[in-house]
Amino acid sequence: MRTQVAIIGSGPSGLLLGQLLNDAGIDNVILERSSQEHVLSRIRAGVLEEGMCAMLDEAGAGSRMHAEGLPHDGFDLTFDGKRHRIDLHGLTGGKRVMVYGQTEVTRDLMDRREATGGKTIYEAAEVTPGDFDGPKPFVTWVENGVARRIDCDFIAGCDGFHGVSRKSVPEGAIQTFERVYPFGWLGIIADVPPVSHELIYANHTRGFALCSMRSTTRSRYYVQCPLTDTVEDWSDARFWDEIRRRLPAHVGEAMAIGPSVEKSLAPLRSFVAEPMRFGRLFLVGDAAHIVPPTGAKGLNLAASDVRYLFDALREHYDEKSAAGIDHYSQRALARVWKAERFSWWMTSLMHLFPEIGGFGGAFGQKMQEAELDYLVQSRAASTALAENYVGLPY
Ligand code: RFL
Ligand code: PHB
Repeated sequence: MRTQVAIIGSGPSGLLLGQLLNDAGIDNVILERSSQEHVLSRIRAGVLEEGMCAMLDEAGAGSRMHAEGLPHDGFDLTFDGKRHRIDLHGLTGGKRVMVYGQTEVTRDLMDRREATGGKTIYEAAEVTPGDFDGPKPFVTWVENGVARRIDCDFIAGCDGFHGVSRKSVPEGAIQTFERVYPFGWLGIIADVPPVSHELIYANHTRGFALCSMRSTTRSRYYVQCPLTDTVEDWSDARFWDEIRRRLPAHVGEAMAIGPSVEKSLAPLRSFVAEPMRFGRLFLVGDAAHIVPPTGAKGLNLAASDVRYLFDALREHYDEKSAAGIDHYSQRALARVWKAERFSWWMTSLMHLFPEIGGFGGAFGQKMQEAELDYLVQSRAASTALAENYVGLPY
């Protein structure tokens, strides 16, 4: 088999890249380890920047998002019993974010790929990129017990943090930067109306909480919890009791509760691999970098990587120029590091840190409250927050 671009992974990065390439007439095949149902069952991100929405439109996959997604012009910060709105729209000169689940983004991209005849091989086992440091790369895998191979011009490693692409790079050629946080997020989905029509990020002496949503009838809520906790430790009753205690009293009292339809625990990590290109292999999205979810940046960074890589590949095929390809890693990393900084900062500001010193302990709590107070009083500080939250330009 032969294609122009072999894509490993059918998460949002792989699907978005694949669709843009398809529409530009650049042949590609996606190799995905899991089944289509499994990919669609993963519940993750919920906040899209305008840049990502524009790319979904460009890929012909934005119509349901516009019909069913919820545009948000601001969000609330709560701390020390107080509640303050960050006016994203007013502070950024008219920008907003779109609340639309990653599961729906994935479904829309899969539907579009199917409608336009894109090829995806699901349940591809032992996917392995080969010879990407030379002119003739290839990918091998096992399909229904049969060894397969595809030759290609380029390989896009869109296979997430635990994928094979980054691990295939010789150790000496890659540098990684990492911070693992000493807590996780316990998240639930419940079919109850959201407590507020915008998101609430809560700093509290008992720990962080986030009130998000998937629709006007479906809430997505999170609480910070110790890494040693398991989902079984968190009955619905315990979750509702805890999240309400972490919100200002009037907000907690207004919260509708009901049985959870999903519950999961995610650890928090900052991670970057440099560079993001090795010969004819490119790392894209979570394969190259992870942010803690506090700034809602992970999925959006996957989209900006795809922007740079798609433009580079088009330049290669249309104009026979290697300039974009040569600059991919540098361009993508410049934006990645700014989102890493923002996500780390917002995580540090909003969470209870168990260690003493830095942002930990009673002193740390006071520092957080002072910074939050400054943030909501100062237009300059609120603007910096808003500008990063809606997404820096590509
Ligand atoms: P994905 O989504 O992990 O997809 C990778 C795909 O590759 C497949 N794969 C392989 N295929 C073949 N061979 C192998 N060896 C393979 N290994 C893996 C996998 O099965 C999978 O299908 O990576 P991608 O496409 O780069 O997308 C990244 C996003 O999924 C991620 O950044 C976001 O979900 C992060 N995130 C958020 N991002 C936002 O922008 N806004 C948010 O509000 C937000 N909230 C979140 C989040 C992530 C969370 N969790 C659970 C980590 C909230 C949570 C709780
Ligand atoms: C979500 O809705 O899942 C969500 C929203 C905002 C975040 C993280 C996750 O910062």
